[in-house]
Amino acid sequence: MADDKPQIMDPDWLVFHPNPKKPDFQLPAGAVDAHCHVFGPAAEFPFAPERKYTPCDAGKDKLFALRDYLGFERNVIVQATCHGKDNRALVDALRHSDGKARGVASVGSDISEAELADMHEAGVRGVRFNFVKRLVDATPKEVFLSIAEKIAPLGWHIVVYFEAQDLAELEPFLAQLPTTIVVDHMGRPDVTKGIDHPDFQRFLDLMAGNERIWSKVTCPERLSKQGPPYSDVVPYAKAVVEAFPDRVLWGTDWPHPNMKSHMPDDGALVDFIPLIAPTPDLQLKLLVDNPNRLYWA
Ligand code: 0GY
Repeated sequence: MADDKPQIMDPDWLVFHPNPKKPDFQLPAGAVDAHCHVFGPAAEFPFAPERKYTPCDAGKDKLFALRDYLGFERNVIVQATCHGKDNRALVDALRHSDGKARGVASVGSDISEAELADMHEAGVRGVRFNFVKRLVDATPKEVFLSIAEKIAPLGWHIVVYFEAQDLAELEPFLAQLPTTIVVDHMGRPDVTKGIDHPDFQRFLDLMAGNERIWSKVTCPERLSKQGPPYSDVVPYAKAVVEAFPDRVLWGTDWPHPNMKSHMPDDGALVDFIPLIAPTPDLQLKLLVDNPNRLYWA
């Protein structure tokens, strides 16, 4: 498909933090940043024609340097929508990670078994189904279901990204998926409503009713209405961690696509972890045991 848009960063794009603080919170040995992305670099891995945004370059070298600086041992790199179903930047990062990164790809129903095997060998362990309308054109549920059938035999899981108001409509679909399901950013609750609001309770009920559903307790900077230090998000993430300690993941979301209000300091994001996982036991599960079980077992 020919690209009719220049590969030039959107004028209102916010670039990732140039010099994050060293976290005060010391990450446990083996900690995994289980939600981050690579963007390009565009000269080597052009963004997809169907993308909804054109970001800054944020390649694997910068990501791996941040991993080491913050004190993480490993990354889970999630295919960003600006690369569409072209997973070359992701796979290249995985292949250059010395086994320290796993990936979540975006594929179509026409993906072949050979292509899946190749991605598996590189370190891909899941696919992402995106329902956020500002990021992607809608994909029919039958297409997602046929992709799910194809990836299930590999032992992969499915990451789903949706907004809180869409959960009710998606529930029957989620129940049909044959694999472990990981929900991005706690299903994006409206944090002005309170954790007792039926919308957030619906999300907790979903997890309570289906042991295959995991949640990333990520993106306080995206969910917060107050801004740093994101205190308004703490009760939500803490509730999920404490209710489902064996089914939660944490990640930076570097390089933070589509942030409009501000760019978070990645070191300060790490300092958010002990607020939502207050004990060493919860921290170990969130940062080490759970991601290693899902991605490196
Ligand atoms: C995130 C969130 C966003 C973007 C993407 O793939 C993406 O483009 O995931 C967003 O804009 O909410 O998880 O990084």
